[in-house]
Amino acid sequence: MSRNGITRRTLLAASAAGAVVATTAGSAWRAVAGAPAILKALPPSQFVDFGTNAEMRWESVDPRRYLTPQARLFVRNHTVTPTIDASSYRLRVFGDAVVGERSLSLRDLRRFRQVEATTVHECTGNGRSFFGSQQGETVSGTAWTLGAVGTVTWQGARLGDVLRSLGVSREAVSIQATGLDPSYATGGVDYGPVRRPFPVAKAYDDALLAWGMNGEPLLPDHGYPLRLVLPGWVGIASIKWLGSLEVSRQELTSPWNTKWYRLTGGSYPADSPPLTVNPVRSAWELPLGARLARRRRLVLTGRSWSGAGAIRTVEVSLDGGEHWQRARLADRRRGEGWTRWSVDWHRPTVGEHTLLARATDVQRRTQPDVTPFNSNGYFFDAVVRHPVTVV
Ligand SMILES: Nc1nc2c(c(=O)[nH]1)N[C@H]1C(S)=C(S)[C@@H](COP(=O)(O)O)O[C@H]1N2
Ligand SMILES: [Mo]
Repeated sequence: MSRNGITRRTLLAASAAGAVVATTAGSAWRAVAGAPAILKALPPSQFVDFGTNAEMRWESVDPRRYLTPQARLFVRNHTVTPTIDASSYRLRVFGDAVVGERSLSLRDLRRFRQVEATTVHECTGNGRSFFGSQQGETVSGTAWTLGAVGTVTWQGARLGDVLRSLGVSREAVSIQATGLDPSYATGGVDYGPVRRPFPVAKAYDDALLAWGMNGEPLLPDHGYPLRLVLPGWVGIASIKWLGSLEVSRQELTSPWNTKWYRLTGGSYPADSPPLTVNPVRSAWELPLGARLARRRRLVLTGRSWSGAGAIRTVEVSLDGGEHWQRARLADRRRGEGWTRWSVDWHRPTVGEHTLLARATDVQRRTQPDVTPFNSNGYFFDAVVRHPVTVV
């Protein structure tokens, strides 16, 4: 039995999709052949199902609704969603920057002041497919369009409050977060459980231990009963089904910050740093290749977001980039969530058109025309050419 009250077994291939069940403390993980890797419903009108991953369809987003409902949020699993018993769940905290080993139940964690934070939650590889379709480049990874993102309000405790109460050493520099999902294996190599270290400064700045999303308990697919949230950072930093935190006086590493989630290949140096803050991106609330019925005036809507804070401006083009105009922004100062926008299209002509949107954030970071190639197709932030046909 592991220190989390559950035994683990390694699933040999991420693609060998099977549900993993841990019913009571001490029971073994069981892989149920043929069971889905994602447990929530994935209606085809709302999701593109990639097996262990699923992306939200932008055309299914309700323009009147700011937050992404949990049922609609994208899912990114390295293996499968585990079922974890909340009553025997423990978060283990250990390492050379804490005295002894601590174990916290959910009740222990809920004694800390509950806080809320609205953040953009996004996969590092969101937009990856456009490296291929827009830049003619071959990259590896899930072929997301732009739906591996959402904006949600998290409920939980500040990680900083928890660390302070445990008397973490001032010499702590690095914290490794490890998930309770099965070990990740690919290409015949078992890399162990999904885990990624982050600087202690981020822990004290705005990191959360979240048990809720939009006022509901986390769904199993999104990390129930507890996940880490590192606001504004790449999705992989927000470890789901959080099993342990190793707090160390030395820099910690894992394959998720050395082998993956760094920019490699192309013109990147061998020592490019682990990815942290997400870039700026924009999406239209339309399917790619949408057919729009002609009207005197079409109102088109979309959203822009950035890992570094609010969006300042959004420029759009309805003619493939010849003319640009400012979009109307519907949300101002919504913390770290995305910004909704709209634009009127007067007397569109019948035929094919290309829509573009380019956002700039409060740090004046904007979207380029081309994103430099990297082998794993991370951080596609170029302006997406969105085809539509007016009929
Ligand atoms: N334990 C664990 N945490 C994880 C992952 C995982 O597979 N296992 N995937 C990461 C990645 S790559 C992303 S983008 C987000 C996705 O979170 P979501 O599925 O709740 O949307 O979780 C991150 N945390
Ligand atoms: Mo991700």
